[in-house]
Amino acid sequence: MRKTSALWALLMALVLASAACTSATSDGEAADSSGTTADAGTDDGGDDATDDGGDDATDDGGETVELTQGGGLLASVQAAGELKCGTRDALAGFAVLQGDGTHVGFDSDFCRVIAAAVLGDAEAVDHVDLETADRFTALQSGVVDVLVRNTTWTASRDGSEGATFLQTNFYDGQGMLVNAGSYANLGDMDGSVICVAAGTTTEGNVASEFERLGMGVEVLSFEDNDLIQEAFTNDRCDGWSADSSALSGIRANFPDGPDAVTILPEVFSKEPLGPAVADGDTQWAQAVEWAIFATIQAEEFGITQSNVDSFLTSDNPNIQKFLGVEIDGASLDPGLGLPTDFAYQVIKQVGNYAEIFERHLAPLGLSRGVNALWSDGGLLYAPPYR
Ligand SMILES: N[C@@H](CCC(=O)N[C@@H](CS)C(=O)NCC(=O)O)C(=O)O
Repeated sequence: MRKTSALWALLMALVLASAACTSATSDGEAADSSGTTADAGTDDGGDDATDDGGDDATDDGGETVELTQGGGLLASVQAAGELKCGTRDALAGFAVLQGDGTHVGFDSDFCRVIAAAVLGDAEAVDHVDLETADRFTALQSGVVDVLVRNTTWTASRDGSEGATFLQTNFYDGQGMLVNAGSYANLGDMDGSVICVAAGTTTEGNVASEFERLGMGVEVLSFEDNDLIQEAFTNDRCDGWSADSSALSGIRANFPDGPDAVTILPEVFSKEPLGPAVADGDTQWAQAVEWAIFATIQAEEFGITQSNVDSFLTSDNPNIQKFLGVEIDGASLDPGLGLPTDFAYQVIKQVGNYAEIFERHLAPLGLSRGVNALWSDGGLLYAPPYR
């Protein structure tokens, strides 16, 4: 009798799970039809009830329940034909709006990388200018599909800002910019005034670093870099603290010339910068992440914007799979919901990681350092595309 009711409960669970699955699929119809469904147990999507029901039913009953992997954003972006990419308009090296309306920089190019992968068109991007403090609200509310804006991955942001951080594309650390000749080290700055951008990891890091050093400083927070620049120029700040990469851009464009200021030698935090998406849509997160991986993998294979076409006839099966070349009449489709030639489009239209770095960050005097490939002793490593 007990066994019968257990079986009955299991049957009901299966029915409920497939009903929940149907409704999850209905708002992701395009995702379904593009074959991006997964067996129960692989779903991490936004619908917890669906997820749990599917898992249990499969584990206990050995049945397969079809579930979509996502919240439908991949299909929505593809239907819209445009990626809303949260970025900045005035951050040297990373994202700068030019007079002719184009966006130039490392972050701007990674917006293009995602658009090339998902839409096959690197220029199908709405570069949405976001103030530092508005980044996560914009992501949560759907104002942007993805955030590519010198944003640091931290536990609190992962846990409490509704954001899912993906592959870091620039490993940074916090630094301090001062007037040339004023200070030689952080240790000299006891009692000084440090200016930072509000709503950043920078603010908290300054406080904890000087506490660690047993020194007292006053921290002044400003809404954006223009306001900090003004305060710094008016001698309201002894130091300007930010991500080291941002400081290199600020120094390169300093109104009195780069030699007017110095970046102190200490790097006093870890700032892994990378794209983030809103929580609850695994399929979208994976699509964005594999777009980033493509730039890293291309560099590892030695595939560049100018030579990518010559690799289409490569007899290396790993390269054939990566570029979506047909093998025995079919290209590899791992089920990410991306076109099979997405990596080709990324490389052809935007370039590999090294090319993007050289284009935007090398001119600021930044070297690859930890942002080199793992095979060159750095941290950049893409999982195998197979
Ligand atoms: N990586 C840090 C800092 C990011 C950040 O927003 N930095 C400021 C200061 S460099 C910025 O981008 N400002 C751009 C602007 O004000 O135009 C974070 O995620 O909190």
